[in-house]
Amino acid sequence: MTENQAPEPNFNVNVHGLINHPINLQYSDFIEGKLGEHLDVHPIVEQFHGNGTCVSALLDLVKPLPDCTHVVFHASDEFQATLPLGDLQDALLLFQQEEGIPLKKGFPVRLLVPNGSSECLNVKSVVEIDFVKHPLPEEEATFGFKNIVSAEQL
Ligand SMILES: Nc1nc2c(c(=O)[nH]1)N[C@H]1C(S)=C(S)[C@@H](COP(=O)(O)O)O[C@H]1N2
Ligand SMILES: [Mo]
Repeated sequence: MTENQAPEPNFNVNVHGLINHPINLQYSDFIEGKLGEHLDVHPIVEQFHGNGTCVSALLDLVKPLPDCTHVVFHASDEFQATLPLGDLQDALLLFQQEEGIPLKKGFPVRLLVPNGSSECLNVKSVVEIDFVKHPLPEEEATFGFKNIVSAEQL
């Protein structure tokens, strides 16, 4: 267990926006169960391996405000995905590639959207999660690089 509890340098996911409890998520928050139970993601999304937690547990923790319609997942490379709050019920946050081992690809966490409209929604290296009120409340999930290319070009 001790190796699991070692601090993980540079692990920081800033969760903010239209929520009651903003938080800077650390590796220890995942390890210690603050984000709920750990799931082997492979049986759920077979192209992925490792341990994840349910986004629904994050929602329980931060408590989105009634105004919130969408959640924006920002990656360290300027990639981002915007999903309706209601699309996140089955989504996962992958944080270990195997038991006790943080992600090498996608560090610190990777969003996994089982049965999502696109593979492209599986955002690697999520460093910021922003809860927003979308100008179009019915807008479906979108993704792409900020102001660089449109989603259709990916
Ligand atoms: N941070 C980040 N996440 C990303 C991307 C990206 O460019 N940057 N590309 C997306 C797209 S378009 C696809 S198809 C998948 C590719 O996942 P893979 O690298 O595991 O094959 O990652 C998604 N997540
Ligand atoms: Mo993609």
